[in-house]
Amino acid sequence: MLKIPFSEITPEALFLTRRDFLKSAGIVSAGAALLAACAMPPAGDTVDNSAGDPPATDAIADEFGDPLNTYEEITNYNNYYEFTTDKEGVAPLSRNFQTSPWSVAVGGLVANPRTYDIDELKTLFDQEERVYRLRCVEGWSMVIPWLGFPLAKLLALAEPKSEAKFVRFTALLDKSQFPGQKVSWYDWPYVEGLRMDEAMNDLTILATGMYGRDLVPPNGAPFRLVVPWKYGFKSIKAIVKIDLVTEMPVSLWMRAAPSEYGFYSNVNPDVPHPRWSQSSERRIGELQRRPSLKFNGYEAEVGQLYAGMDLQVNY
Ligand SMILES: Nc1nc2c(c(=O)[nH]1)N[C@H]1C(S)=C(S)[C@@H](COP(=O)(O)O)O[C@H]1N2
Ligand SMILES: [Mo]
Repeated sequence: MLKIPFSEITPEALFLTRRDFLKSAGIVSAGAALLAACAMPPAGDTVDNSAGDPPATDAIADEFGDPLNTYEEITNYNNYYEFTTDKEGVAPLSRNFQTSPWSVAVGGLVANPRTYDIDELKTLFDQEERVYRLRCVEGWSMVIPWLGFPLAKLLALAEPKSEAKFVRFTALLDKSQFPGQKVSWYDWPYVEGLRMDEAMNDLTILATGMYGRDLVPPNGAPFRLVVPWKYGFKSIKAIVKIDLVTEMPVSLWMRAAPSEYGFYSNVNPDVPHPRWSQSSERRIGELQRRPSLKFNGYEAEVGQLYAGMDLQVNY
């Protein structure tokens, strides 16, 4: 799966951690490691539990051995344009965001359209921990331990009709809570979409938590999508509506800048964005840039979804 020798992208100490982890877990393939990453036993002093409200996860690293970003980093450096375009301004501005009550309407081309309360959704499906890399198109990345459930499980309850080819996600529209929505540069609400097979892939989750706790507003509370092999903007926050549709959805970013943002937006170091090379990235907390990986390192899991497609054209 990896084209780059592991030793080139992480320090030696982490290389050892990864080998030990693979050995102790008896894991043979990276794909298995990915799904098992959350089952990894705590290894010594990992997270800082000295401050109040401690993170509640035993995970320490992704399947490559790269350490989790800290809870502090993940909750204080955010893209969330409904609040502000200032990444460090999201946390303070979102402090009073109302996440309850919250409901999500699942509809469109389905046999069982229904509106779910967020608390019900959390009890309907097991909350699984998934440690994923999040790669922003701006060229930074983090390793984040999400809690959530596969989107496929919710879609199965809805029973998509055969005409359904795509899933369209819509985020909350509420000028009274989102100062950024008073500005008309963007066509609110935030909308994103996935092809049906992308939506059904086991890596695609709906997240309700992070670091073993409920999501906080900067990360999209109470309910957001996480699609780890695509640029971060596909992972839409604060979802209120999920529709099964026939036509390819037009996202907020496609509307805003069609030449810059395509529907697929798979992480691809070989396809530069007009303003940013995508060949490398900076992991938040590190100084050196590191090479970016095709499909963000998830090629073994999702590469076949794009077999025969020209990824330079379908960006
Ligand atoms: N509703 C909504 N979802 C959004 C965004 C946004 O502005 N609004 N920004 C996206 C971008 S560009 C990124 S990189 C990720 C960041 O997720 P994080 O802040 O949890 O790391 O959220 C994505 N989801
Ligand atoms: Mo992003």
